[in-house]
Amino acid sequence: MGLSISKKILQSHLLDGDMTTNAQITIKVDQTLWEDLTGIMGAQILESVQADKVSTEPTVFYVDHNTLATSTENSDDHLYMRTAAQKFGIYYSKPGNGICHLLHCERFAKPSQVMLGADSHTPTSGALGMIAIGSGGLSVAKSMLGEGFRLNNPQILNIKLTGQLRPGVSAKDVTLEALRILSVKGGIGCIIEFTGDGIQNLSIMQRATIANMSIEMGATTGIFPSDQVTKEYLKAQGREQDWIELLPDADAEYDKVVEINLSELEPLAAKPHMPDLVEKASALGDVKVGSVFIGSCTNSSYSDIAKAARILKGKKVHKEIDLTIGPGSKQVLEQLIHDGVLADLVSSGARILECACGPCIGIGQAPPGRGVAVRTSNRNFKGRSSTADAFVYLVSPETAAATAIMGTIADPRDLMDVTVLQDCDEPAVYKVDDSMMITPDDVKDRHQIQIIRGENIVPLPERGALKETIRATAVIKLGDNITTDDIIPAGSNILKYIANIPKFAEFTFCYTDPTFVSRAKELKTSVIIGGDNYGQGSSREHAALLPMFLGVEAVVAKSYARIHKENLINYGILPLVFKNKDDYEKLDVNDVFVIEKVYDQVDKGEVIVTIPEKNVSFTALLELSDYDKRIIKEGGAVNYLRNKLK
Ligand code: MIC
Ligand code: SF4
Repeated sequence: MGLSISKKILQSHLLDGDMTTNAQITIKVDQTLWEDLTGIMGAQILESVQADKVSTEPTVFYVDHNTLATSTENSDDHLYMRTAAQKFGIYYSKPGNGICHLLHCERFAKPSQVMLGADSHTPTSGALGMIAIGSGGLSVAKSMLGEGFRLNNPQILNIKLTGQLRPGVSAKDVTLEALRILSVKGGIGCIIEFTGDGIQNLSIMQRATIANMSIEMGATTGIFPSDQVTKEYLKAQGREQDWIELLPDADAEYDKVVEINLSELEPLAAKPHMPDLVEKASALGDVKVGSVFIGSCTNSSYSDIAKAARILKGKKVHKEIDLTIGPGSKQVLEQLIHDGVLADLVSSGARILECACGPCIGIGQAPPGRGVAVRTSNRNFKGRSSTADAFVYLVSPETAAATAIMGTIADPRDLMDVTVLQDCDEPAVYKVDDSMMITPDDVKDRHQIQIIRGENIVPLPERGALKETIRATAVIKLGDNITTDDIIPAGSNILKYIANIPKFAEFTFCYTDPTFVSRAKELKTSVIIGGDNYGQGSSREHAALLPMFLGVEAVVAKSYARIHKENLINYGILPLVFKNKDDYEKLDVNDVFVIEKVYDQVDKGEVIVTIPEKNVSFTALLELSDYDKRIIKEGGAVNYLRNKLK
């Protein structure tokens, strides 16, 4: 039986486990990536376990999320990250250099390697034929310190792309079509491997758009082969030596196959408030839009913005629309300036933002109350734009540009002769300039570096080992598909406290249930009741850390998103799963849960939960490997790492 490229890479990185079973495997991690929302924690962990240096090469800290500094919090964070990076031998990408995932494709992604990133869109680098997995910070910290990454042996889901995209139809429409077919749960437990004749006409940046949103399908990651297109891209970035060919065997077997004919696709849009609520853009035409944003790690490449600019050229942005554009990196921005594209954008009435995440994560451009926004980003969860009741649609750059002109969601093909867009390709040679990156080689004697800790950097909260008896009250009962954005929302006013846990914790579930924090504090020990796919979306480990800080000892849910489950384990919170999903109905807020002989039950993997006051009991599963059980018993991964390094 032939091998897929996913299996080839996993095999060559296998440290432990058997690839033929469904059990957990451990793989070697070559590279690690952090951004500022997670990297502060990464640095705090390195300090807290008294590490000397990192073991992955490269390890990169990118400052791309909290780049605004309207008060001192974010600048304190940047200084802390920079000095920690210099001390521990980490690359540091300055604010303004660009969005981590785009920069990683430009400078570091390598075919056939494995990367673990503390950001859920790490799969973007899968465009270059590497296994790039997003994970919680503590898992990334373990790998950064030389441990392999443990994951359940993934299934390989093959998306076979045939045909060729027609002008005006974009890579974003491919990924939206995949979401329409698979839903936000369809990729759970899978690596999505893209193959088929259709990929030969997709540039690396188009592949990056598609791989980027594999996380929205719930997948572990997405990956493309490394072929001649990859070689040309690496050559254009001055990194030809990083190329090796990596193709699936002709008789490669896959666990599932989905086929998408690119020639049949049309411009699509995901409707509020889930990325899988996909419809044809032309069918939504009467939606009046207030703002448009073109950018984010999904759609901020040179060709993305050049195509939008081509549509806007010689026209004006609708008078009632606010159009903002965030180029993905300094390299992209410089090329747009060089080619005169920026002038076309500015002349049309577009506002240019810095090269950062920006509106994608609610940092700037919050829509007005009940406002309608059209964005090229990847998530349209309620409240993510920083406006609790805004309506966000996700589209391609071409559709976004057409919408900015028309004022309502528009199909670009109705506006102009879109064949001209074919000329807006990626540059043949990129302008490489690492002057906004501090490399380990730039530091003369890293041991002399003093880490600078401003007021906003508060030490991580500690917790003890697992208790022998848990007695905790249900503090909230939630439905299906709860996102980490629901648990701890985004937005600049909230995220600036990312390094200050007591302050940040005040915002836990603030839109879903504003009484959550005060009740959790009063109860002291509590439990969360969840539905299916609990904790989907961002890797935001604070969605586990803050509940831990507020006394949550267990979550009992119908099922979990992979990264969040990992985060719960890493913070010592029991991720219980209903053995019988109907038991969910029996549970209410304020029920007092009792779990006895916790250590024995953790070992068994099955836990009896009783609610004495109601005379109810139910069985919950604890689907953990022996390694995870050890972490849970020690009270989480920080304790585990500290004990190990001792
Ligand atoms: C996001 O897109 O939600 C983020 C902000 O990049 C997160 C990271 C975080 O929440 O810390 C992600 O995708 O993992
Ligand atoms: Fe940044 Fe948005 Fe990408 Fe997250 S999804 S890394 S916030 S651009």
